[in-house]
Amino acid sequence: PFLLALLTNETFITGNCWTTFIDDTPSLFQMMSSQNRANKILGYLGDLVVNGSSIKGQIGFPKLASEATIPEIHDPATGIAIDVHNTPVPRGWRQVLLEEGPEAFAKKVRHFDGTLITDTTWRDAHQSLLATRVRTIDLLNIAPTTAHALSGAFSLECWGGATFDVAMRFLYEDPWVRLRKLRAAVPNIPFQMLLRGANGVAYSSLPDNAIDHFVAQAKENGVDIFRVFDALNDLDQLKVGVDAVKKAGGVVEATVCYSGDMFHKGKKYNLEYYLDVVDKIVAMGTHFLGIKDMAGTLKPQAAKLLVTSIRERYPELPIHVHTHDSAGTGVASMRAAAHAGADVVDAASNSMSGMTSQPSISALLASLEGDRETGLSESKVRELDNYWAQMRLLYSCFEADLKGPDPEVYEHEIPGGQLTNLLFQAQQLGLGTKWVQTKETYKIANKLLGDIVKVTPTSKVVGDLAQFMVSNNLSAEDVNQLAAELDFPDSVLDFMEGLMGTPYGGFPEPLRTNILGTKRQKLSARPGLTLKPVDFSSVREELVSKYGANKVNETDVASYLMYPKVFEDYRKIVDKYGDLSVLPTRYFLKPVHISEEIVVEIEQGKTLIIRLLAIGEISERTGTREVFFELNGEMRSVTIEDKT
Ligand code: 3PY
Ligand code: ZN
Repeated sequence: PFLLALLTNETFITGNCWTTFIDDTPSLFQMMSSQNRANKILGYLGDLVVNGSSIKGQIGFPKLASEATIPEIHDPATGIAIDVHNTPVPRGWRQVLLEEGPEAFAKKVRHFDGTLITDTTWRDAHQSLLATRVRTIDLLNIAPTTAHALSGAFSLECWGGATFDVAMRFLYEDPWVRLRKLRAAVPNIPFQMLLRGANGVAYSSLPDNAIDHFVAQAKENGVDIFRVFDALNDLDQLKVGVDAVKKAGGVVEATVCYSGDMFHKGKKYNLEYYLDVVDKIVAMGTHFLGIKDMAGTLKPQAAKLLVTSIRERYPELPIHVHTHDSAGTGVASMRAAAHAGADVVDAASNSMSGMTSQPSISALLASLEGDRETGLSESKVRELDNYWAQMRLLYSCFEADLKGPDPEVYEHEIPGGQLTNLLFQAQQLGLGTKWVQTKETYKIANKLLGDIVKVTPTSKVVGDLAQFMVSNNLSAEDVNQLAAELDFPDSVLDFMEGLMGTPYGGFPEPLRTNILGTKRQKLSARPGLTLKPVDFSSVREELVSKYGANKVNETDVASYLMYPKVFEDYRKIVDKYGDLSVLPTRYFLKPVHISEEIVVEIEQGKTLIIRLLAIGEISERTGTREVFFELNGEMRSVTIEDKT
């Protein structure tokens, strides 16, 4: 149709006005662009049909056989269903923030008579259970319902952490587009992100001005509250993130990472240690104090003692506690924290909760019922979860298949998401016994490194060292003795160099000196003091020369600075397949079968109806196959390289 329209267009035929042709005939070029987009999507579908799924970490196909349905939610008082698309969203805490600013917002939360809830389903829950693979389309489909169902929530944790990297690397999506679309759909609940201090959302430090730029973009595109942590509780590193949020005008939640069970005899990270870190965080200035229990080792009694002690010291400081349910004590610990004076605690939608994820939101509401107001409706929360029950089936191919709590977490201290990841890897190797060995070696690796706080990126250092020891059959003595000769993983070298900051109590010596040898320097101050600041105009120029001026915006610059190679690879995929975020997840993960009809809305009002007709024979000469589709009633074919 495009060619026909072009060849019959009078201006085109007469050859007049070439310079204004695009402007004068926009519909023609829109037609070309949507045909182009359609062809690219057929290329992806064709590739899946010929070569199978290409999504890393995927095992099998979604268990959900049909389209997910959006559950109805009802007004608990009247029992009447809420038309979420045509009913104005209720006022939420975001309105308080927008109208009164971060200080007044923090004060109001502190003086709320009860305990508020952060729902982590859109970030940490799927990062911890489903390898961070939940796609924008599935978040967006439930966003209008969520804005109604969770309108009283303190926040939705929906961005940052691993979601940034995984969106581009494995889902071929722009994380910034996710943020903008979700923001437009949820105007009433504050959005919260996880920022790894001076590491941004990457695995080691960036220049300070790159962090400032990233945070400013995040704020501008929809993040309200920034949970900022440093993986070593290195306050200089933490301050880089905190200062960036202050400059951007965001809500600061400076966070202390809780490492291991503080009741363990002789534990390096004890109450005194935490109170000292909290004092320094308060001196730094923050709207909220975050307590981040990334491995789920905060037992109820520890939560009570820690929160009570902080509350006694700082009666006006709003406290927000995060946990993982790895040991099975999540609900009890959050209840204990709430009773000890925490203002906000984290939970996840029931079907996305438990084990390495956050505790179940309904279990938490039930356990607080009658004595702590949460501002949430128990029935709406339950109704909303009907969606997530389906999502758990849709993303079943990324399940690590954990079967129950892991009480050993108090010993190995592996953070939630990493625990799932390591289990998944051990299972893929098909060695049940390897799992026990991995956990054992993780403990040994942590000791070798000096018992460090373990959360991204330092948890990766410990995990990489453990895997290196297992695969090379090395004991702790071997590592100590052979350190100068061994070829350690990059993350271990980065850590030892000081690119992730400085651990409490210093680096392990002489291991550090031996590992670094002459390969790397030893930083004695935070990396940002020596990293060369980013020259933004030259980065912009570089990107514009690669992709063209109309295909580079400020958030692309931020993505590129955070993950240069991942961004470039992502752009190559977009160039080849177009915007795949519009493809429903079933078709993104699973090859369509002959005569199956699928519907893809590439933009509002533009729908593709696609049917797979046939797959051609392989060409001996080119190693390719023709794949035939019907696209909106017309036959199309795409040529696909057969890599099988
Ligand atoms: C992350 O940094 O991605 C985390 O979830 C840390 O807990
Ligand atoms: Zn977490």
